[in-house]
Amino acid sequence: MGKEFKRHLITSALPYANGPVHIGHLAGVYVPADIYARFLRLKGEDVLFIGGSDEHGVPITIKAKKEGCTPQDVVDKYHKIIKDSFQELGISFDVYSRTSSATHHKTAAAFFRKLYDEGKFVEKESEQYYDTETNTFLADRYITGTCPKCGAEGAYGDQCEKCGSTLSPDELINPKSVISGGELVKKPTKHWYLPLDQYEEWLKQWILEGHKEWKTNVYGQCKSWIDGGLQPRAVSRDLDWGVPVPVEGAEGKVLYVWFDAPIGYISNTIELLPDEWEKWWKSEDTKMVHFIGKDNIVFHCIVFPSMLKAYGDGFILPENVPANEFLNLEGDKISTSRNWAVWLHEYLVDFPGKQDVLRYVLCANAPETKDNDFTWKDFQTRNNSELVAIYGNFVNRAVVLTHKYFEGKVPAVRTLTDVDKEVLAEIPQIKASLEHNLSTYKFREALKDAMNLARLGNKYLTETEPWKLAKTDMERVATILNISLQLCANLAIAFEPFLPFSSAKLVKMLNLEKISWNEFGGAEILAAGHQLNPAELLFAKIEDVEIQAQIDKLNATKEANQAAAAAAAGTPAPLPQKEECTFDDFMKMDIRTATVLEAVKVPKTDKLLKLTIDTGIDTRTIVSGIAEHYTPEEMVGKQICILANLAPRKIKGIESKGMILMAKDESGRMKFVTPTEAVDNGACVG
Ligand code: B3M
Ligand code: ZN
Repeated sequence: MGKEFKRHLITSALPYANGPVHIGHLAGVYVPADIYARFLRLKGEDVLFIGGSDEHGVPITIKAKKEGCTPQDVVDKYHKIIKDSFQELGISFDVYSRTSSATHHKTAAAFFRKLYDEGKFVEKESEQYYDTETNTFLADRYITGTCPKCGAEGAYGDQCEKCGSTLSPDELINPKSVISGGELVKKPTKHWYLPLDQYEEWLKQWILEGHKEWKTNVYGQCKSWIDGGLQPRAVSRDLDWGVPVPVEGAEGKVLYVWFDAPIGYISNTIELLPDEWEKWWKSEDTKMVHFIGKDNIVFHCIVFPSMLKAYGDGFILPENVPANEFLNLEGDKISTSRNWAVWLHEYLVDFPGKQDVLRYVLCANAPETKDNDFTWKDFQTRNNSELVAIYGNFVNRAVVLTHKYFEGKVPAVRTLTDVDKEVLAEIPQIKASLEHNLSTYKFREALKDAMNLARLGNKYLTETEPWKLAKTDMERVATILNISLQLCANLAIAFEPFLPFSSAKLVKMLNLEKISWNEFGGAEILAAGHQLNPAELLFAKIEDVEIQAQIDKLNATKEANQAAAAAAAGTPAPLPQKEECTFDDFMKMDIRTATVLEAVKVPKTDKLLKLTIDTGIDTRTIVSGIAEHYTPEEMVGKQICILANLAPRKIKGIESKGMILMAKDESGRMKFVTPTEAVDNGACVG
């Protein structure tokens, strides 16, 4: 406490470039980190805000396999989407790079090599699962089997998604390869381990004694890790995607993604400031703060600090790691695989120009101390009843009235009444609270402070009613509007870290050159006689239809997920009913019973059978796409139903007259529609 720092190094978790960024990432990490960075810059501090994509690791190779492309293709695609969408949301990184960059590969490899040369790793050979079909060792995620804890099928070698238990591949019952589905054998392989057990005492001192001020959720997690006893952790993997292990004879091995990713913070600093990066990383008067989600705590509080400690050479450690909990969406866990998310790049398209609304809602609801929920209704309410009705409304009234009564020039203060003095006295108090909350990572509280400033302004105007006084007491009106405009200027500063786009609009409206935190709290930011620009609305109401469209989109996702789950469980969800048809439409269809006389495969096709059918009225040919469901032998002699009057079509050069009626479920399985008892061929159905 009380330590003075000369500069602030702010890092935010490097998102995996295997998908776009969603509101959970934003609320947990990027919005708070950006607020903090903007706040410090506004105070005139020396700030470096580091971001970048995490482009290694197994999830990316899995995604590449699924999409039939290379891992590099995957990360190129998502790095761009992520980077562009962050920028559009106003996340003010000083650098946003990527771990597939040459600088990062070089930095991470050198980091590993120094620890290796100094004997800081433990080298160990162990038996690991090996897929004999693909000739590769399998990462934990690539091994699946029955969960030993809850018995669920399909648990992964690192975690059971059903019961949430952390697992190791050895614990899985009947382990199989995710890639080939085949049995696995064990083979010896060599890896390097960071002996965290050797850092336990030091970590105890540094965190449990030295950082009692860390957030309870963070401190608690660290304590339980340390109290549970730390184990050596492998820092290499048998994989062909990542930073190659820079040791002779380590072909086919890369650095474990959690070893190289945090070094990405260093690499990205080097990329931005090749000559000055050490000032940021190796000087005691730099304050380093990591913004992350709760699932990253162990890596940022225990593993990375131990790596830095092992490296030595003056590397600093984080001063704080204000990790957040998780944000849910409409009561359900956000899930990339189930597409249960609000994706930033889609939001930016659906709500153009409304970056600040999302920033506001995500900060107001940030899961700072516990998991929280995002709902579209709440999004709408916060916009309409807070941003529009409180902040926007106050600013609009103050600026419009000034244009109306004083030609848009800031009027001079005359005599101050008690009400005026109370309002003016409250501004520095709000500033103090806001500043304290921002400095201690309580961003929700800080945002409330900023909104209280707008509330104060609204209350002041409502109480003093300058529009009524305009007929009788213009001197009083001048004072009230001067104070209101000073409040507006204070609001532009107070909200800048949270709502930078609106602040920029307000700064323009007030015709200010720039704003700074130092001026915040004062009542003379705008000089008397200063000319304002025309009033502009800061926020617009969001209508029900816009919200409904988003809810509909989520409902469609839910339905698709339910259908997929039902299909996987063998109980397909019914398809929605087709549009209505008339009785006459139906009567036009000539549906009859018929018997298959002959069936042969259509050459050079997988799906088609050529059937000779006795329809009771003739013998004809129908070509049908059922070869994947029935063999020709199974077909002969079957009584079926056909649509007899379907216009003839040529299929693979064969004229097909009619269609066989089949029942087809969601997963595409087909069954005949057959009379329950034999009837004469040609009997009409209907
Ligand atoms: N990519 C995990 C995550 O996105 C990981 C963070 C790396 S920070 C060095 O949750
Ligand atoms: Zn389980």
